[in-house]
Amino acid sequence: MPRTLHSVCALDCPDACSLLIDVDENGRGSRLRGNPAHPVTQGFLCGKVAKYLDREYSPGRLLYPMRRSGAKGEGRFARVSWPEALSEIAGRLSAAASEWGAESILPYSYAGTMGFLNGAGMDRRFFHSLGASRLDRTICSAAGMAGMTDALGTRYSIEPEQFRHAKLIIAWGANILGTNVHLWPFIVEARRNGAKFYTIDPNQNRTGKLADRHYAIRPGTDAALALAMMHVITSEGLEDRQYVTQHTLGFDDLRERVRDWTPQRAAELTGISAEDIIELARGYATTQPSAIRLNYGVQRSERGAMAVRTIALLPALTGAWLHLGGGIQLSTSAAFQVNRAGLERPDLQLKSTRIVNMTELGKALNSLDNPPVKAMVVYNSNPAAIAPDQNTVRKGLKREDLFTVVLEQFQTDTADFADILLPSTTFLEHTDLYFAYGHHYLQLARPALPAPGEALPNTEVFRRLAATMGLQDPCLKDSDDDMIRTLLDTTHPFVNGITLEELEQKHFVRLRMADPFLPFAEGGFGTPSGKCEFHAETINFQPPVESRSGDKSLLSRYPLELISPKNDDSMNSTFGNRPATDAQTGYLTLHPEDAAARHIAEGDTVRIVNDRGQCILLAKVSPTIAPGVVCVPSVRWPKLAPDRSSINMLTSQRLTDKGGGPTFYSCLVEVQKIGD
Ligand SMILES: Nc1nc2c(c(=O)[nH]1)N[C@H]1C(S)=C(S)[C@@H](COP(=O)(O)OP(=O)(O)OC[C@H]3O[C@@H](n4cnc5c(=O)[nH]c(N)nc54)[C@H](O)[C@@H]3O)O[C@H]1N2
Ligand SMILES: Nc1nc2c(c(=O)[nH]1)N[C@H]1C(S)=C(S)[C@@H](COP(=O)(O)OP(=O)(O)OC[C@H]3O[C@@H](n4cnc5c(=O)[nH]c(N)nc54)[C@H](O)[C@@H]3O)O[C@H]1N2
Ligand code: SF4
Ligand SMILES: [Mo]
Repeated sequence: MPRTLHSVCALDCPDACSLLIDVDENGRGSRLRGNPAHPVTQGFLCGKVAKYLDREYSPGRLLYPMRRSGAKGEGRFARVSWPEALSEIAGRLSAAASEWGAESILPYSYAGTMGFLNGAGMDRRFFHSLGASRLDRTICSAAGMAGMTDALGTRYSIEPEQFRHAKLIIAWGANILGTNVHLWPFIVEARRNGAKFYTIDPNQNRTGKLADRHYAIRPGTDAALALAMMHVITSEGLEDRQYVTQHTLGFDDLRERVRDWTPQRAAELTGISAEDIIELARGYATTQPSAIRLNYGVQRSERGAMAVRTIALLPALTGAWLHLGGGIQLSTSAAFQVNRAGLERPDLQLKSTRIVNMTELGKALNSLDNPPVKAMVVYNSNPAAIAPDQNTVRKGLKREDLFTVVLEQFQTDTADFADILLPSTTFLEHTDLYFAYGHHYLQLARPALPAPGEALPNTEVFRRLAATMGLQDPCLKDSDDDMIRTLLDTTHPFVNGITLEELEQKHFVRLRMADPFLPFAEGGFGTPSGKCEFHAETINFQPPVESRSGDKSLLSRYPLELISPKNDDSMNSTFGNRPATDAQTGYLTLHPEDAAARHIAEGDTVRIVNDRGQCILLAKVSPTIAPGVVCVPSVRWPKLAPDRSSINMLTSQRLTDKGGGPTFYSCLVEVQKIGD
């Protein structure tokens, strides 16, 4: 009988859509659509997931466990059975542990799925029991999280539904139409009621083109802009006196601190004129409710944490938090106060093991010692495309003495480096519980489709591996439902009382928080004083080393600033094997002035280069990118490119000021026309 089932989009996207899937009489999915009942999904999907069934039923799906039969990285494999694969992995991990110590084993995963169980469930229990190295999962948002916490003492954000009440909305390093499209209807509604919508971004992308004002900022200079806005606000007395007095600490010091941050000074750094900065600051301070949608673009630069922190102080100055629809949103994830410790069981470690920063995978594989990394298990991630400084990463992955296991749905570049390659289910095929980083609904998904071939969920693979290795703790046998009940077992008021049964029945459940949720209307910051603490003495701006105001000698060789933001039709590398998506990520956009100086015309083949590597792309020439900046959408599958490269051949392993995050968008390069 044809049926319509519920699911949840598991991709690494703030929207965490509630899905409906039509399944025909043979159990085959025939159509995916957004759930109209979900207040944020509102019945529509982004373009890339509306056609997800092509990925689900792709002939490229991995179906069986396989063992490497060719050279490392060559991608040749022969089929083996699950018991053979598991016993080989168990044997190799045990051997590494006894010869080098268990810390020679490194898990490597990120957010291929945002499900709690398949993202951070049985895998964590398994590696903690082994005593493996722990992974610091910094690759996306670590600097921003640190910056928000410095500003607010916590990371609560305003919710998407309330943007409809705003009168001024600023998308600050946020490509809403591309990466967060379910916020857009609320912005449309606000604008219909008279709201203004501004974008602050080096790239005037689709979102910027629809803005009332676009501010073309230079990469990595956002803190300078925020400081100059504070200068205008405080010198003109535009702050909300009452909010500042009641709910903040250190205002007088802050006013002093920003006194020399004149709009002129910031204009020289940011490329935005002093007049524009003054107008923006006045407009922001005097229009309420004002909402800032800060996304992660700002914090992928060298001083990303400070930039986020400085921006996140603005709503406290103007009292925007007081108003329904006012404040700032970076991520709503902090509201999902489930019992993560119960899920992940860090207590299973006999001793606290070393922590390896995933952004520095290249370093970890090539130069980590005591012990070196001898075995790596990769799941939910494609480091041979997405990690910075690819040439170093690949050198590490090629090591003959490194035993690599990859759990994947497709034969990615990373999969090509595997010694054992295991087939994984998609989110349509397994159970999971989902949080969101762009709304406040907890969601449950049950399998809607059968797994193809012998594909298994991550939870089951690690359950079986634990059994094969003879690990004893009873929690290693927990079922998926056991783990969900554990996650819900908490006294935190946002989650307490939500049950598996309720989720089963309703599919999505709002966290038990006030509706609407105004996080700081009455103060309640997560600081020792409960106030927003400015700590002006520690606020500063320094340009990234790799920027036009940075290292002069580097700049003389590599005068252009590279950003590699998300492609509208991609999900990092996840859809890189779709031909249409692959084609979109093969372009580099540069400003007409920079193109002319290099005799580059639209459609030319160009080489983008720095000391770390190079990549061949096709040129687009457009004034939508700020002068001196080049933009390449991230990120393609290197193995499908003619020169087998991606833009991450050029990005560096340098870390952000705080949080240990990556600096993908602080990257100096030169671009040359090929043939010159
Ligand atoms: N379509 C699509 N959606 C996605 C993804 C995807 O790959 N494709 N990826 C998902 C993931 S993993 C994440 S983390 C989110 C990220 O979502 P976003 O943070 O929205 O995405 P980014 O493209 O990283 O950055 C947003 C914007 O910041 C701009 N930017 C770059 N440097 C600077 C700067 O120094 N200052 C300012 N003001 N702006 C800057 C970029 O040009 C870009 O337009 O999106 C998720 N959603
Ligand atoms: N140059 C540049 N590089 C970047 C970025 C950038 O903006 N510019 N963005 C960075 C950011 S923000 C992020 S978050 C990272 C993302 O990097 P990754 O986390 O590696 O994300 P994806 O490239 O989407 O790869 C996820 C992989 O997980 C697999 N997968 C999905 N579900 C499952 C599952 O249930 N089980 C298993 N075993 N596998 C599964 C998918 O098939 C896919 O190959 O990339 C970073 N890299
Ligand atoms: S990728 Fe984002 S917008 Fe697209 S369906 Fe998934 S959650 Fe929704
Ligand atoms: Mo991300």
